[in-house]
Amino acid sequence: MTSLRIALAVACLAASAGLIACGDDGGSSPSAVAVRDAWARSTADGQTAGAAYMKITGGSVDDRLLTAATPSDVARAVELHETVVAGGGMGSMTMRELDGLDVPAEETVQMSPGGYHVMLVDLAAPLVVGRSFDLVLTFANAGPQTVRVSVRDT
Ligand SMILES: [Cu+2]
Repeated sequence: MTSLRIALAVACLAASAGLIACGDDGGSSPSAVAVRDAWARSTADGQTAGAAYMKITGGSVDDRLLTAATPSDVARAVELHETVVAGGGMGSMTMRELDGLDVPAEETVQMSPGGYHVMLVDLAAPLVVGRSFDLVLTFANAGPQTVRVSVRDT
């Protein structure tokens, strides 16, 4: 009985050690970036564009988000945008397209309403609360990363 318990304990220890080693291999790649809290604002009928937001944390090296795409054709085009206030604070909000977004090592870049966002141009269908879709973010170093975007109200 005692020897069986020891054998089981050793087996468990070996299994958990193996799991930890696997986890480390997957998570500590030098160019890894982490994308969290990806969401898109719900849209009304007839609204042709939507926006998605998320937090992107850099890995151990500087990286740059180059493009975003929706593999399931949620929108005709996907662009990286920044909302800027035109006219020195009193003006209207406008958006400009970015040719990329720097993600410095170990730093978190926040995409949020009023700032950086992923613009979904010519939506195939309204974004309804509770729905979700894949977004492929392509980074200069980390390569393509697929994130799940859930549709929410503000
Ligand atoms: Cu925009």
